[in-house]
Amino acid sequence: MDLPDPKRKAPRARQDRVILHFDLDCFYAQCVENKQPSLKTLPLGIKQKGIIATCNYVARRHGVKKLTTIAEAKKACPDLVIVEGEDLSPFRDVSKRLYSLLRSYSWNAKIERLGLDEVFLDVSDVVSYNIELLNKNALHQSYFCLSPSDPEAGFAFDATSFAGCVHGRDNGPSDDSVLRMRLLLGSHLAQYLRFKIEEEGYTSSCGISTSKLLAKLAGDKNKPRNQTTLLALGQEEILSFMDGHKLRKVPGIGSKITRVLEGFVLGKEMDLDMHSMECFTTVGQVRTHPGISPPALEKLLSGPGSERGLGNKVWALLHGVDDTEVKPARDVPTQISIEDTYKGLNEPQEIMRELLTLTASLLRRMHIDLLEDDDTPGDAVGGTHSTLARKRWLAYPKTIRLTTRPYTSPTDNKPYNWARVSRSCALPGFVLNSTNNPSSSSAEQIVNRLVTETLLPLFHKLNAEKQRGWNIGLINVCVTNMTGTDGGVASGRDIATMFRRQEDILRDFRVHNEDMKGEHSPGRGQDNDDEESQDSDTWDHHDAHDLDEDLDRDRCSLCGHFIPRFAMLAHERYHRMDADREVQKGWATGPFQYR
Ligand code: DCP
Ligand code: MG
Ligand code: MG
Repeated sequence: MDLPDPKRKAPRARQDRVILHFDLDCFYAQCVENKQPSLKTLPLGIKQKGIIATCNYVARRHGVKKLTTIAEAKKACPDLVIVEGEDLSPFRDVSKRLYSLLRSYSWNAKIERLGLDEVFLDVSDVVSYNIELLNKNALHQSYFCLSPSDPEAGFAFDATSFAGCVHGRDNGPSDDSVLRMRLLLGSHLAQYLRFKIEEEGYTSSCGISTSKLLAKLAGDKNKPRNQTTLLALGQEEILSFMDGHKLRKVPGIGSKITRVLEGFVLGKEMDLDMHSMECFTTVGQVRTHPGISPPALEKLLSGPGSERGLGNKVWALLHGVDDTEVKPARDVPTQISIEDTYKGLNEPQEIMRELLTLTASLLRRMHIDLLEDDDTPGDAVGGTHSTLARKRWLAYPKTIRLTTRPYTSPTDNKPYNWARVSRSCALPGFVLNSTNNPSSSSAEQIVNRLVTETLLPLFHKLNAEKQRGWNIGLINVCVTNMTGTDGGVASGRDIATMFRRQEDILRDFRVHNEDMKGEHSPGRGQDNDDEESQDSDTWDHHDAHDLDEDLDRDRCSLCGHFIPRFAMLAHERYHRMDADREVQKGWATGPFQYR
């Protein structure tokens, strides 16, 4: 008899949490439909950068798929109504509103956004509280309490059955396991919250489970306008749930890991550069393969500069184990940046036009994310303030940064997505002098001034060696270095609130690298901020940010950063360049600094 291989010991998932994962249905399409309700019954596609970023479910019934070309979509459905979705601002506004709604129901503030239309909510505490309130003799007449301080805030529900769909076998009320009851309460809370989102005009899907990984996968089972509780009470059930999934579907397992593991399991060479969701192998095929173990995975997936512990991480994911926490919400993003990609801008007026557009969006975002209603009585203190608008800045960005990237590589003239260069300087005070509506004429003046006095000079410094023919493939304008206002103290506002806010502001002072976002997706790259890009490296299976992004890198002997091997020559050239130029270091992975 074969002895079990100790290296292949299965990790165990923690089951002490209840986590909800919300994903809005055909998000951009719903945003457009809510503005033009007559579109609701028609097949609708939202176009970005020449492709269908998403489409409504009427269109999906006609065979239209997300992220396909216009031609393919029109072929499947000639009557498809196509609406331009290039401007992300309306989607962002809705996203923020719905996030705030969900946040208002969180007790522990563990709420995390993923992209624009997904939210994780750790509701373990709310569920534990409500378990205590249950009357075992009258479960069908239960009451779900939504606030520990207000017993009347809540809703009636039937605790003898789950709300929505269940994936897995339910033995009914005769099963008195605590985990079943916790998940059941989670399902009723999820349904209540989905109805709240519907009151705002948006349908969503939700997954209910014990980790972010399992909740996200479960939520995908019954879409649209539905929810799924993963009833996997034992380890075996979790494994059988995971085993059926295509490898590439697992958040955190990106295209490169998929190709490597697929190649290993199928015993054939795979094209490692192929970036697609296509996948032939299931989790089960890999997990049960006798040659797969944490050390074997570590070896298979290793390369110069690859993440240590990747083998264990992937081994855990294959077993449905994900202990990562839902990150606590932040009041203020650490930076706000807006960017767009182009097919080579060369003319000064094109640059000017794009800088004006991006800066206007940036100012709008700053107003949405950084201004709050000022309820301070009397004269405003501690910060720029318009008494008419009664708004105050939650935080001041101290720095503005401009980043550009050429459209094509100087060596082989092909489009590429690295070698960003940046320059930053102090954000001029006049930007924060007005809290007027960002579409007002004074805001337009601010945008004009910021572009002509600050951004254009930065642009010319960045692209100093060329007078024209800049071949610009990307422009990113970003405000960062957030600092708290002192208004709280001076006006005698709640000091605890102020300290909490300062802590939030200072908590994560990393400058994130937003590189490589959106190259494979029409929307994501256009406009980033920290709030949304926090964990996309592990979680967003649409984007290039996967665990395996770190493969195939060498450490640069000059700056110590890990650089993709193919880019090393060019990177070394950058070190030899004009000392005055700010070269983005470590642009492939973690935080980077500027000279
Ligand atoms: N999006 C994008 N580019 C991508 C992926 C998504 O622009 N590569 C945008 C369009 C979507 C939104 O993000 O409306 C949310 O992405 P989802 O994958 O959740 O897609 P939908 O919400 O549109 O559809 P579903 O009902 O399948 O969730
Ligand atoms: Mg969605
Ligand atoms: Mg989504």
